[in-house]
Amino acid sequence: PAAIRRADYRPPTFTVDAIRLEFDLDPAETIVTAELSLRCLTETAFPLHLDGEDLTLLELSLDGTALDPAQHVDGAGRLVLHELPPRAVLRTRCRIAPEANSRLTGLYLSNGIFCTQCEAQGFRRITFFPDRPDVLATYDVTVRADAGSCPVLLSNGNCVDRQSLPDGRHMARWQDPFPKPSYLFALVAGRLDRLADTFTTRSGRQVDLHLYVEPGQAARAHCAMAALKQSMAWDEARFGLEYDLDIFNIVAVADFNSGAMENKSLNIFNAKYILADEATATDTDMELIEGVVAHEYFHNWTGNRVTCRDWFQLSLKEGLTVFRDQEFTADHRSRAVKRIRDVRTLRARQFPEDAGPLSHPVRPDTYVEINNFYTATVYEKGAEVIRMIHTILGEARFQAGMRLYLGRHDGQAATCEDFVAAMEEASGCDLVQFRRWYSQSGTPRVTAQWHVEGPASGAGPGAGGQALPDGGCLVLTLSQDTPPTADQAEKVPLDIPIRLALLDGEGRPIAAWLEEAADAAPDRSAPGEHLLRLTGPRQRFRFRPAEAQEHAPLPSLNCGFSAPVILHADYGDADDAFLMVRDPDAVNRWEAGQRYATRVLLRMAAAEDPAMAVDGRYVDAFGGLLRDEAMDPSFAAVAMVLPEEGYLADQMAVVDVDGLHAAREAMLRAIALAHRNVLLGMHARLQPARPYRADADQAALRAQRNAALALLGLLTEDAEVQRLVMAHYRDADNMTDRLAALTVLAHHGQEAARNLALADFEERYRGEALVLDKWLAVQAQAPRRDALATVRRLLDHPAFRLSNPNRVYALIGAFAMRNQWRFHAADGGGYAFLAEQVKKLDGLNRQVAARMAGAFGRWQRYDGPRQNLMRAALESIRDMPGLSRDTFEIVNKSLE
Ligand code: B3K
Ligand code: ZN
Repeated sequence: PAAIRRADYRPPTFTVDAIRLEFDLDPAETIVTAELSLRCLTETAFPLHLDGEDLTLLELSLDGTALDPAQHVDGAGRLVLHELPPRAVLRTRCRIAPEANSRLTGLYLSNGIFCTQCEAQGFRRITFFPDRPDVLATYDVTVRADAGSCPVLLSNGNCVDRQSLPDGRHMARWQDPFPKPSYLFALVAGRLDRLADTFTTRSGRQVDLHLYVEPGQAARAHCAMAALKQSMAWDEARFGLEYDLDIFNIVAVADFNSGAMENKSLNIFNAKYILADEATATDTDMELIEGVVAHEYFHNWTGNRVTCRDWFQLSLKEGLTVFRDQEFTADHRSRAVKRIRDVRTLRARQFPEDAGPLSHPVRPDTYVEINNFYTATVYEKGAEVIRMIHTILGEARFQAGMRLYLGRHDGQAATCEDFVAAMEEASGCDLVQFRRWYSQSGTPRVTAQWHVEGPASGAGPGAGGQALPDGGCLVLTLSQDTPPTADQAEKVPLDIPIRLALLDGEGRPIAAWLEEAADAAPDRSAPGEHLLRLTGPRQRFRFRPAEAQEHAPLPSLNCGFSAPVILHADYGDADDAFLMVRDPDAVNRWEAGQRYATRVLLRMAAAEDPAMAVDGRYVDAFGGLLRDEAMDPSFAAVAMVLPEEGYLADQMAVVDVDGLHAAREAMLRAIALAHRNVLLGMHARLQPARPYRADADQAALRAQRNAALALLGLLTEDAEVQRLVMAHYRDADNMTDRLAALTVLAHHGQEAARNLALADFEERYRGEALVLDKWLAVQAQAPRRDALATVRRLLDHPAFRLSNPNRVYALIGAFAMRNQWRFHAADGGGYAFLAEQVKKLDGLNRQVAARMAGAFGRWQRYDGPRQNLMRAALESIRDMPGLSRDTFEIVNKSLE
């Protein structure tokens, strides 16, 4: 399959001003009639092509003249028009088969509900159309269906007509006044229950909010509804953005490839991101639901009102909208903990992408299958790029930039360049070099060194603890380099905003002047904080403290993770032990603990017997964290988690699968043994008041208490502890606590207790597909030698279904991506398993297959025997006859 290049972009030669669609819905044979008002934009070169895929063209006419369908469809399935007047009306009648559509893109059936997913290129599976985001049309949609099986009929915009028809059918007509690209089209028809509410915008528009779910599920939609209202209010307050129609619909369906879709006024969601109550969803699920509901709602401005010119600009809407949803969560919950979670995700998913065979810039230059580019780089690194602009400009100037961008491009299809230009113009800040973040792939490495210089300008040794006399200064040297990536050999220096503070011996920020200011600090710096812009390969910064210092100041670098870089700094174990309790920047306090743990665990992994090499000083430092009762519980909960095995693996030249696993387990056990009583005390003390409330305060207490439980759970032979874990499971009055205990038991419990808990959970939630996904995932991630055998057995469990993406991610995805130790077992069983599943999935749902195949991406970082096994697995997929373009692109790039 041929690659598509950004450099080859050409504006459309004709557009569609308006489209009228009529659907006669039927699972096996749906008839789609389309009337396109076409308009030529330039001297058009004929023939013209309209995209189409898996469509049977029944009738075709141009300005009322019938044409022969057989003469107008080419070998690739596109509609070919040999000539066209400057304006013309094209009418087509096509047949499609929703029930046979297992790819879940285009029009398909989910549990008997008709629904659509058109981004990126699903609309061409519904009707012939120039299926590209820079063709914006108004939509007028008539839906006809059986009234009994499809009482609810929805599409974008406003409902302007509804009538009964003969033969037990009925119709509804929807008109969307806002011109939109085809990827934002949506249709839903089926039997659905509705939760209704309203929101009054700040200018007084009353908006009907309707949330549709499968019958009987409406009681589980309240959390999502509350999140929607909160999002609408927040976007007005923080971004000055109001909703623009009188109705906003959300539909939750069971079968959905991604999280959700921002179709204009008719968002369609994976049910997993809507349905939640305390009995079936964890606190984390609820936070995620809030974030996804917010994200899709925010797209109404950043994505829908201003859309993307072409798919290379995907991050224009995704990076920006992720940034907006991150800020939404940060404004409503703990900002530091939200940031820490996002940093963790970035490191777990995006850094490896940058360092692997699928590396690409935030604005890619080429793709084979666009659906493979809904990546952590486009989304999460894209959001980091927006965040850096925000850091450089400050909130006020950033918002001025947003107003200029949205005002200037409202109703248009724009580019990343348009966005940066608006930010630059509105703020007066120079972002010329900064733009390289969009075009350069790879994670920059920033190296930091510092030393004290006396007043006589003689360079002192850099050792900590040394005094800094009056008139002396601290000299900080920062250098950057970005290693070559699979897609780009040459790298250039980036414009990297580094926030930092200098800390005294108590951890307090020191007032200091930056002598050779690289740039003025922005208005929102905290006192004692500096914002540096590292633009060259190597720069020196001299800080002169306002007063003499007894100790050489210790820099706290990249505060709040201001730039998405890998930081190499001169910190030793003692510095990190200090910073992990004293750094006033919570993100860096967490960072110091992680850095310290990483160093210690890598040393242990390299030892003959990791269990004998536990670093007692780290165990003590961890105890300091545990005994700090003043600590914010939501922060304590994240600080109590050691770096994941996957992250540790990324720090090694050749991954030592077994050594890392042994080291991490040994450290967890050592911590639990040494601090058993503190952990038991924490578990007893942090019980939230009953009744259960889902709010952030209670959630934080549960999170910390469950982090204590997870550590205690390592003490498998401690009868008192094991009784406590069992009681925690049994007495739980919510899913957060129950799942926490189940995880402990399933991962570390003794056989009898483990089996009891797993059986109880299975029985208790029989028929609750989303809850049983947790049960599948817990077993798939178990650090147990029999994990693969269990996963294979669960493929035949009634709760599993290969055709449902959530089930696949829960069982196969969790095993391949979140159980490093077992997936990378030396015998290659995990690899053979994944290859088998990818091959089965590819014929069913190629987007999901391609995503699963990504788990092989970093095969070259493992030892020789494992490399051979993974390469063989990849080759067996690549050589499968009829392999989809989606999976081929991933596998082929991995092998290159
Ligand atoms: N825009 C959709 C993602 C569509 C995925 C297409 N393969 C959801 C989102 O980012 O909001
Ligand atoms: Zn999005």
